[in-house]
Amino acid sequence: MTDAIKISKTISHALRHAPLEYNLHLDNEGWVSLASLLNALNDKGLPTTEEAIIEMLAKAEKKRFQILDGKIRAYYGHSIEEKIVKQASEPPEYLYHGTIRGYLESIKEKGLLSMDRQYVHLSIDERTAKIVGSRRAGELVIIKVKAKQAFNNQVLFYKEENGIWLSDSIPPIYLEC
Ligand code: HQG
Repeated sequence: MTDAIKISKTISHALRHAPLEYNLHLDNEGWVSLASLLNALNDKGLPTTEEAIIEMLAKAEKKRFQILDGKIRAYYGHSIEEKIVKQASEPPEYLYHGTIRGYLESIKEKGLLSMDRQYVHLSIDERTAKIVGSRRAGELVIIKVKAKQAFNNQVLFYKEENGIWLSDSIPPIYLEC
């Protein structure tokens, strides 16, 4: 694993799942100061600089983190207990979710749930959903989500960078599997 990948994975772990392990305190939108994150990485034997992190983010295929005014946060993927506050917005007609056949029966019965994370993860197109679903071993399945219809019936959606949408749980009636 390259140092950049190690650093990216450690930042994901710190900002999505276990900030306290790094002595970090996220605000309600998930932000911490870059200085505190650099200290935490240094303490974990991964010394780096603000410039190196900015360069890493610029080169990364996937926009996982946002940097603004000396602060950094993860866009999505949080599993910490305290819910990250997001601004809801109106989704397009359809969004897509990549998963595997083994989960389908449960999804058809219970709907799309956020499982270990705070929000359900959706993609703007089938191509991106395929990449997400292909991380898992098993037959890939793409679920078409009637997002606008769900939104009109009080399901909240949240727009992130790079074609990623998050949502609250989506009942089965809005899913085309
Ligand atoms: C499934 C990575 C049974 C759901 C990716 C998924 C993405 C159900 C799994 C991002 C279910 C949760 C998120 C139900 C949902 N019954 N299974 N009712 N409802 N599921 O990892 O969407 O590289 O939390 O289909 O690329 O796979 O880390 O979500 O398979 O962008 O930046 O439960 O994580 O990004 O899995 O992936 P996850 P996800 P990073």
